[in-house]
This record gives sequence, C-alpha cells and structure tokens, in this order.
Amino acid sequence: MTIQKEVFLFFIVMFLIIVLVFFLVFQASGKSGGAQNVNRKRAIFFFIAFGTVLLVLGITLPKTPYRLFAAEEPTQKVFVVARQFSFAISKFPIANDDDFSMSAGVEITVQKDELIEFNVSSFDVSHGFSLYKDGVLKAQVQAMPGYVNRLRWKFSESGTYDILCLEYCGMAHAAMIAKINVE
Ligand SMILES: [Cu+2]
Repeated sequence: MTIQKEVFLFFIVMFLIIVLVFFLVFQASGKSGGAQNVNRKRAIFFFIAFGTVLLVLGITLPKTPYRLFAAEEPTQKVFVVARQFSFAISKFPIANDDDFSMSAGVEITVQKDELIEFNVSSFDVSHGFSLYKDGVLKAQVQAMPGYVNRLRWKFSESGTYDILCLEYCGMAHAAMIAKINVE
C-alpha cells in the first residue's frame, strides 16, 4: 500500500469515528443522565484523545526526515530558490536575479544514498518545495521569502524526480515543475 493510500484510509477511519460520535450524541440527546455523568464521560474522552495524539506523534515524529538525518553531516548541499513561477536549483548559492537566471530550468544530478541538504528559499511569495517519484510524494518543505529552510533527504532510488510547488502561489502555480536526477 502506498503512503497516500494509508493516509486516505486513516482519514476515512477518523471520519467514521467522528460520524459515530455525532450519531451517539444525537441518540443520547434528550435523555437525562445528570451533569456529573457528562463530566465523567468528557474527562474519559479527553484522556483517550490526548493519549491517541501522543501515541501517533511518538510513532511518526522520529520517522520524519528532520529527525532521521539530524545528526549526520550532509555530503552535498543543494540550493533552491522558488519564484513565480519556476524553481532555480544549483549546487552553488543563489543570491540574486543573475544567479537565479543561470540556474532556472537547469537539471542537476545528485548521488543515490548520499545525504543531500536542500537549502530552500523564495524570492517573492511563499511556495512549496516537494520531491515526487512516479507521482508519490517523498519529502517536502516550505519555500519562504526571507528564510532558508533546510530539508535533508537521501534518495533511495535512482532516476528522475519531479519537483513541484505545494503552496498555491498564483495563476501558474501548477506549472511550477522542475526535475532533479539521481544516479
Ligand atoms: Cu505554487
């Protein structure tokens, strides 16, 4: 099962739980139970909800790229700047419009299984920087003006990855596509 299908399944299960709770509340409305009974149920519900959130965070947070590769020194730095409506990607810092023009539309190549650190920023509005392989999202980070966001990632498969904008940034948002080669 792809991660997208897992997330979709998780969403459906959570949705059904919410529908069930609404149904139970609807059924119980009008019946007398006393305020104490309600308070006790509410306390139990919050305890379960809080515990569930802690459990899910405890399982998923250590698996995020930010945590996975935090202690390792990256082998390669890749600089990314987004601007309506394209990406400039380079192994050298992109500081101004000239740098941007030189790197926009250029496909760089990185090595498989090496720790890559993407330094991601924007020259205008907020954009997203996401890495897709065969339509499956592998990693992503925000591209924000005035900030450099770091994303460390190891490519486990060789081939061409698509880089898409994940933040709606204007009319031609969907046309913001770049590529990166992994060998
Ligand atoms: Cu966009």
